[in-house]
Amino acid sequence: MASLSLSLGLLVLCTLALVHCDLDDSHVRVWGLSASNLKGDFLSQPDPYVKVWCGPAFGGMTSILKNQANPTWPGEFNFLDIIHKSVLKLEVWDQDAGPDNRLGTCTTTVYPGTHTETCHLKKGTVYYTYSYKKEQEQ
Ligand SMILES: [Ca+2]
Repeated sequence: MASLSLSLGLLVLCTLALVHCDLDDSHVRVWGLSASNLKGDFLSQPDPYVKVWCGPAFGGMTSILKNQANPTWPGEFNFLDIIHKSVLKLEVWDQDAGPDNRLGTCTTTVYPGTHTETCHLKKGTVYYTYSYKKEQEQ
């Protein structure tokens, strides 16, 4: 009886995993965000963070890294149900005592596969990687 319920348990787990994979069939993942030579105001190093969109969907923002001109942000952003030729947008911001200061914006139209992008801001360069797995035609 123990082995039967174990088998049933595994079957349920596998079924759940398959359903999960189907839902994730068309998605964009963004990770490996970093930057070099960012400049904030005159007085101090920038305190940079990034906000990420794919098409109309806001994916969230990175952590704010204090006093870093050459930040590497941990974490990743995931978008499901991607429309063909969606634009991936990254806004780079410097947290300030007053209103935060936008250092620049990176945009790219997503294409299937995995791509490492370089984006030149007015001051500094941003690097990131995205993968776009397109939904299978039925
Ligand atoms: Ca600042």
